[in-house]
Order: sequence, then C-alpha cells, then structure tokens
Amino acid sequence: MAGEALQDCSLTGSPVAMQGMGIIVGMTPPPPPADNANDPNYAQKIRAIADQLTAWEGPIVVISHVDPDGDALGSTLTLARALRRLGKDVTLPMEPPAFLRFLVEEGELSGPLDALPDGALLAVLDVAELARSEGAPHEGAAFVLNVDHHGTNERFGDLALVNPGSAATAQMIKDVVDALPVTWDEALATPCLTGMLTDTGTFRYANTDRDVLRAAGDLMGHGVSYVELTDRLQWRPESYYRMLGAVMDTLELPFGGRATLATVTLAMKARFQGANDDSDDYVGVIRYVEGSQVAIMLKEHEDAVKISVRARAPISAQAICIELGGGGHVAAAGAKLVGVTLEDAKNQVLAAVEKELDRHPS
Ligand SMILES: [Mn+2]
Repeated sequence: MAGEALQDCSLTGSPVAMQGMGIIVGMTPPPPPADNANDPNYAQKIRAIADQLTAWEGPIVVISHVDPDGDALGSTLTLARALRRLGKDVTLPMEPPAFLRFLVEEGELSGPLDALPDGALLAVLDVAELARSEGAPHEGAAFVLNVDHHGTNERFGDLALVNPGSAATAQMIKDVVDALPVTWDEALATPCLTGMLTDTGTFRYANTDRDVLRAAGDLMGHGVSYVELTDRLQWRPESYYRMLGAVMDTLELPFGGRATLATVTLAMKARFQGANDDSDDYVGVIRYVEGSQVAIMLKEHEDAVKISVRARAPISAQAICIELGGGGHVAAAGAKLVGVTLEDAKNQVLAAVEKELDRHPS
C-alpha cells in the first residue's frame, strides 16, 4: 500500500490498461485478478537482476509511476545512487512531490525524456502497468527490468520480479542493492527506508510484517537517523493544514458509518494555493474515524476525479478500485474517473463500495 500512498498510492488505473485486458468499455469489469502470489523464484531473480545491472555497459534509465510517492522516489533514488557508484551512466527522470524534495541532491533527477538513449536498460520500479509509468517512453529499450510489489502487475519486461508480499518496492530494491558490490551508507539507506516508511504508513498499515521491519532495522544500522527522517516526512506547509480543515468539513459517513468519504474540490485548491501537491494523505486522516472499514477521498481535477481508497480487512480497496477501472493493493488502492462530474464520480464510487461491503455484511 502505498504509503499510503499509498501511493497514494497513486495507484490510479487507466482505461488503456482496461482495454489491454480485453474489457469492452461499458461492460461490468471482471473481479480482481487473483494473481497476488509472491514470486517463487525471488532469491534467484534478485541475483539475476544484480548480475544484469552489474554487467550492463550501456546507459540505464530508472523510472516509476505517475504521481510519484515515497516508494517511487525512494526505490528509484536508492537504485540510481547505487548504480552511479558502480560507474554506470544513470538517468532518473522524476518530479517528486514537495514533501519529498529534501531527499534529493542537486543534479540527481532529470526532466522527462522524449526518447531513450541508444542501448538503454530501462528499470521500471513500483509500476503495475506500463501505461502508468512516467519519465521516459518504454519503446526502444534494449532491456526492460520490472521490479514491483503490486499483485496486479502486468509482468511486463525482459526480467520481471513481482512480489505482492513485499510491503514496498523499496524493500525489494534493498535486496537488489544487498546483492550489488556497493557498501551501504546513509545516502543509500535514507531513500530506501523512506519507501518502506511511506508505503506502510510508518509501519502501521496491514502490509507491515516482520520482514519489512527487519529490512528497516538493517537500514537503521547503516546510519539513517530514524527519528529525524520520520519527523521530516510529516512536514507540510501551512496551506496543507488550512485545506485540511475545509476537507474535513466535507466528511460523510455513508453505509451506517462503515465508510468515510471526503472531497478535495477545485475551489479548495484555488483557495489554498500550494496545498494540492501534498493533499494525497488526507485519506490517511479519515481512515481512523471509529467504525470506518473503508475510507474514500475524491479529488476533483480539471478533466477527471481521482479516487483514493484505504480499507481494513476483510474489505478490499483493490476490489473497489478495480471495479472503477483502477488498481492497487488490498489495503490501499486508487482509480481515476475521466470526464465525469464530482457527483457522478461519487455515485460510481459509492456503488462500488456498496458492492464490496455487501460481500462482507457487518
Ligand atoms: Mn509501492
């Protein structure tokens, strides 16, 4: 789950992917893919990835998903730094959200690429669908590497390691870097731990397990200041808190309080300049209303409404968002409804939520 993001989990889906799955627009989507199994060849693939990267002599381009979150930036920055230490020619095209920019040093990131350099290895991290990648086209890559923890991952690429049991892609990148001939230090460990922190909600979400805590413990042993990092990751501008007040005024508790729902409107974004960039984790506030099994944030955009969903077992945020053409994890997922009004979006979302709640009567 994306740190909450989940990603936010910016775990939005795309109609393109839906079409790729053979779904006819207008028909009821099928149930979520059952492929949430971990990769049975995990250890061998980590070794193969490390060997492939170590041997690669051409350029390497590292990308992640649209609306990058802490795992997207943390995974890519950790891998890029490790590979640069091995003398590799690495490009990392990304525009991180404001609250993560403190992690980045001058010159580490680039703007989006129009084309891949000749002979490039493209490493795609934390991206379930190629259509949701950002920063560089995938056409023309000499080799595509896919490392991700979304169960809905399309298993694209020449070498794909997909492990839904990993709490964060950063946890998988930690294993890759362990297998590379580089020495861990604070500069490598800090972004890597960030990915684990944001995708687990600072080790509070349902994906938090012994393995991710052990991996995080290893990174703390490499010089990360845990208290400083977790503190810094919570910093937000004043406008964030001003807008939070307005968003909380929209709070509703449908389905007898089994769900919580709130909205960020275009008017709020206009009123609270600068808050939009960091508003994704408001859903992390309303998920803690007593009795709520599923929390939903609607974010109005010019041409679409973005949906962020957080759920506690047995309710599946993934099932709700796949119903809406999106995707993500069981506990945290997202979708994007294009060309609809806020009211239409809300009705569609509530219908999908009701269907999932009906599967698990309280
Ligand atoms: Mn992730």
